[in-house]
Amino acid sequence: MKKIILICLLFCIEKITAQNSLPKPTKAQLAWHNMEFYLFMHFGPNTFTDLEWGHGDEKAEIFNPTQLDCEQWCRVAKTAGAKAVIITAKHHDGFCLWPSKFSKHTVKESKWKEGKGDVLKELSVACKKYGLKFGVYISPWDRNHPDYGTEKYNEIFVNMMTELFTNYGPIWELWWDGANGEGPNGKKQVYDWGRFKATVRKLSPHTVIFSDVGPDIRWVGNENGIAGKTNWNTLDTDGFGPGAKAPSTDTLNAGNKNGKYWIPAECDVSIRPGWFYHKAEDDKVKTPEQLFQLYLKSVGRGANLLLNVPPDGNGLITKFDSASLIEFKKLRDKNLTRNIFSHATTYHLFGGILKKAPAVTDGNFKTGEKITEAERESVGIETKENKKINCIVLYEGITAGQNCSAYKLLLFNKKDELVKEIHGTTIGRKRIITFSAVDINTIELTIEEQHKTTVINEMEAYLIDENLIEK
Ligand code: FUL
Repeated sequence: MKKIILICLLFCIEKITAQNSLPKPTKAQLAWHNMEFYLFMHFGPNTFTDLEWGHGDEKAEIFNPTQLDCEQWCRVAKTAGAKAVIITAKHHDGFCLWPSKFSKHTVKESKWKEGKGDVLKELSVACKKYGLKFGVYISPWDRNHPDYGTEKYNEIFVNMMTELFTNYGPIWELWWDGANGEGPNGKKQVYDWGRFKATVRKLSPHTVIFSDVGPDIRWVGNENGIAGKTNWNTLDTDGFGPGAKAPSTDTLNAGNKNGKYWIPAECDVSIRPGWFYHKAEDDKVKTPEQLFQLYLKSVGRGANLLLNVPPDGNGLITKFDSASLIEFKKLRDKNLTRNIFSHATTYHLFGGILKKAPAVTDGNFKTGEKITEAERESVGIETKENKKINCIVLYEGITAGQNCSAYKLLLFNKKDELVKEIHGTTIGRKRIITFSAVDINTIELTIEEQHKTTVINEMEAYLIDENLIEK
């Protein structure tokens, strides 16, 4: 008897420990999840040389965006419904878009504004004015800096980041490119990631740091803007690092089911084939419908979408890009803002007991319905009449961790006939599910497998244009 009690006790302790050790987002990461969609801007000497990877030997004077207007960039971002802008402060060519004291390849050496210009200053000020968060991409790989490939360069890189945080903050997201090629002396740098991280944490503890493996945000494993259908916000990074030391791209794409750390995925993709502006790509800008598809496959799978929109050599976003972005916003507004089930009645069914579940339709993301027992509990929303829908949006409460690993949706009509059954894996912060339109009045969600209690914040249903259904 005693033995049985002891075994039960050990089992309980193990369960509680497992539950308590579930990774959770930090406050900064939680706020990051709510950003959903923002713009990336690749801008620098490549914009003028028509290259994607500058060699670092280009003359600084070629950088001369005579009509540069960061407020125009911000207006475009705002109109597109983006919430932030991340700029390439320094790409692999080493050119600094700010007058760094630690490089001789900067705006200061350029013709632009007779060397008195500062793109980061203009953009950070414009972002504040337009209520956009400001983020910075900085490539450790530097094909220009004479010290690259020596221990001294790690110090240089730390000094450069210190300039960024001191003069242009607050910086909301910092983007570390993991690329590690040769510098001008033919040597590769051994990056001191530990020191880089400690520097940022000290200067700006609330900044979220992106790299292939975090520490806060991970790369999604491709540059097509597509998160895994299964998308865990957790990742195992012990023994891994950015660049060549990263886990496989498949792992980055889906995360790790029982991953040790909360490191959600960000989907970076360009609106054009290249990251930098090339005139020859003016007719290759992604269409609003293509952008909508990307939105479904990134934000709709619980990741964030970082869409690159490169300014041209004048220093402006072209009409081709802005036109597509504006229409993309209209598509989201038209299709994903009228929740057909917003006034539905709710229910929570457990062991024959029926309760209401108002939290899933109250539009408040701080309230949620708890599902403690997988398979045995369902949460449903029900309208009086049948409605035509082809899209369901679920929001999982992730404050205490990500729990659902398999869910089932049953769609019934007024006659109580089962019209459609949908199965999926993770839900995550947001899950957009599309299918051919059906006439139904009840959407019932069952969690089939979970770590522990899944919280469902909201359940919504839409009728989107048939041609927008996820392909
Ligand atoms: C990559 C870079 O090599 C590309 O040029 C681009 O900046 C992309 C976002 O990251 O690693």
